[in-house]
Amino acid sequence: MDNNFEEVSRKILTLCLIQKGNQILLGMKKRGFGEGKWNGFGGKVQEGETIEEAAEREVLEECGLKVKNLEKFGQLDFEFRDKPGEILEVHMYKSGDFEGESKESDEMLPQWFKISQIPYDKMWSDDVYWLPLFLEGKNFTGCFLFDENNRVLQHKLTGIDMLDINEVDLL
Ligand code: 6OG
Repeated sequence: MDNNFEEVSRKILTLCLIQKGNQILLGMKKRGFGEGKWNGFGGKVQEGETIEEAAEREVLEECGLKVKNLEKFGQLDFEFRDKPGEILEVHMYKSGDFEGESKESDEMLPQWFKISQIPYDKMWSDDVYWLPLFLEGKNFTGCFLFDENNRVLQHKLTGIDMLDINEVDLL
């Protein structure tokens, strides 16, 4: 029997932004999804770990910093027009509390950027929409639809209260 329900699959991912004064740490992705773009650090949540544990592990693996006291500030769904129903659910954390020096890994080349010199033209095309909100200290949820050239076709962003950020349900 036909029905109108589309199959949706969700991959749960993390993205962590590390700040120190008026600087932000970004990594140049050296391989795989997003290669050649500056981004925060993160990746897929593995079985048996919480989303926050995954966020801490990914930062350590990708740039060698041990982050503490992560704070969630956003959650975004990303979907590509040529892959309908495959949603990347990205949980976004920030931290200004870390140990160690950032160092290059197989996946990422980290670099500190002044807030005024964030390389938006070499980042995912959604970042220019939400990163300024993050820099203003806002929390948000939203979704982005991309075309085949990774350009934003449609998006929705909603600011939310700090208290609601751990209760986000975009389904
Ligand atoms: P791996 O596949 O390397 O994790 N990510 C995105 N980040 C931004 N800013 N925009 C997007 O728009 C993104 N899609 C995925 C989540 C991929 C990493 O890239 C982030 C993860 O931190 C489409 O394991």
